[in-house]
Amino acid sequence: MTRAPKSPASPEKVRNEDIARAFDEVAELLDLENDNPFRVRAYRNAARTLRGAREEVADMIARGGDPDDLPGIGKDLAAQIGEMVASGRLSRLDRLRPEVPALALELSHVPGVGPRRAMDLCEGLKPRPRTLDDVLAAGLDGKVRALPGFGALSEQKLVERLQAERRQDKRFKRASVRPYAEALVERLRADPSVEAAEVAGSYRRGKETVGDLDLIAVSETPARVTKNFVAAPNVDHVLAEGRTKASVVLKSGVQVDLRAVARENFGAAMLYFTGSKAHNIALRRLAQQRGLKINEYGVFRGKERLVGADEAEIYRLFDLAYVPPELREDSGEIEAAARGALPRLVRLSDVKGDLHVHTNVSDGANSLSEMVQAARERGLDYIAVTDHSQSMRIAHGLNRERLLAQIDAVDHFNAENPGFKVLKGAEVDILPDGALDLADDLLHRLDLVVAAIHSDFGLPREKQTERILRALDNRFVFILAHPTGRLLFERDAYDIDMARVLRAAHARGSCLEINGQPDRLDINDAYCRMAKSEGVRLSVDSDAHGARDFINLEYAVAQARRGWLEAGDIVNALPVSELKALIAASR
Ligand code: DGT
Ligand code: CA
Ligand code: CA
Repeated sequence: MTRAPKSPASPEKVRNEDIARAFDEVAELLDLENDNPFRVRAYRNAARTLRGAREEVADMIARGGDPDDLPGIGKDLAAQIGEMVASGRLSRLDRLRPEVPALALELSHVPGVGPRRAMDLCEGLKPRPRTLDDVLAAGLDGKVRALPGFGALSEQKLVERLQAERRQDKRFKRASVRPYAEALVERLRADPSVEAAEVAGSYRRGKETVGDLDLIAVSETPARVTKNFVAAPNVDHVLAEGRTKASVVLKSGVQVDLRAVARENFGAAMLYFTGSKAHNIALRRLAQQRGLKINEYGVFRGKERLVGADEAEIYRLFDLAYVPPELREDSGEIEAAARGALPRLVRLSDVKGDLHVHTNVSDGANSLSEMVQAARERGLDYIAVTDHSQSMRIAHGLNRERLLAQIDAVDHFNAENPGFKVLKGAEVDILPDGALDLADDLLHRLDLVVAAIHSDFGLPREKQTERILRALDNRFVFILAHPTGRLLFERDAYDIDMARVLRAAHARGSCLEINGQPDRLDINDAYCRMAKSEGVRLSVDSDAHGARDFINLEYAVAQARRGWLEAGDIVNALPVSELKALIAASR
């Protein structure tokens, strides 16, 4: 198996992510056109395969390989991949775009709208809407409820959603800006006049989404650095370019701000531009109490700079322990740092296993042995295979017979592969009434049961909560996966009484998951803190659907850190023997 390249690919190369995005857009447009659902899925699956592929297809093609060899990619899609790698364009997409109103695509991204309703709104409203604001105006006028399939209630919901959309500035998922952050830092570091380059801002704080990227570079010749920066190949346009700072917008639409600073100001600049703003304001208050001034150049008494080169030094000056970036939200971290009571945050290296992993037996892209190899390369000691259960037809979920076969296959695999442990698991669907999708005698045979909701997201709070409580009542359920079901920018969390769920989980010795899929990141940081205070442990999981998805563990750990969690709060920081004992005790 070839390994993914160590360094991020150069930004001008067409990446798997770019192709995956183009395919996703084709799928969306076809969906809006009410095209054959199998074709739509073929594009979506190809996008997923590309994201899970262990090699950049551009590299694969360069060494004479054929994308046709990737699972689920036939001749036609392989040719389209070839076209994108060669030209950066996809003619299929270029042809489709003019056929579907841009507004329909935009509308279909509004939570709760979807492709059918998006088209109905575009084609049904008179006069024909051109912008989201036109649709909002029609909704406020009561014109939407008259459309077939809509009513007063769905009109009101639409209006609320569109208003929320208007308020929300454009933000990006952490995972989607990561390649740009890494490539730009790499580019800065490659300049011999740059001594150091780092990402600051919300990205460094590990936030789920970022508004823009903030970079800091240390150099004695800042003008040269900013000039080199604005000339990066993936820059679409330059917003501002000065001697020590520059702002650009990348082709992907992501804004990046750069500051070039002198070495003696590096720590102060990192501190200031990491933020958060609320944390900075709290620090400024501390400075003022001591008759000092803090800014992005250092901490000053009058004109004298006391510290500035090193972040930790600045915290020390204020008699604070070093505050990890993920905690810098002015939500108690300054007080805890003053008392020496900051948590020792969990690190990625503390995580010994992954308890939520799919294989190609359900909807994953890779086989069990490929997933294990990828997990080993990441330094894990164990994983649980948790393929979907039968009611998830779309994900090729397992019925009794197929699960029994997988159980045998895992036993066999473990016998052949000492030194790594695969736990027999399943991601069992929680049915609308809270019953589980697999019978107890089957669950009993598994090492680990992960339960999750994949349907009926809109149940009223009481019903949804009871549904989960009933699932937790099953003694075999050890982990509640993606407990709130939210999808960033797409679907709100379902309405549940989290305090009740946590109390029930605590009473039954079960855990909640921090799902690291970039669009889930579920549960959020606030719920992590709440879980900890209720004595509930968490599992940080990748929910990998392909060998490359173990990177999701990094996102899950970032979320755990933002939730003040320590290794002791995380069940999969335990060695597998202790984990198994914990599971046994909960049954
Ligand atoms: P974002 O980009 O919306 O995801 O969030 P941030 O936190 O990256 O915010 P950004 O890019 O506007 O600014 C980067 C950091 O600069 C921010 O975290 C704190 C600092 N900063 C920006 N504006 C102010 C301000 O008005 N006052 C203070 N004290 N700090 C600021
Ligand atoms: Ca930012
Ligand atoms: Ca910024």
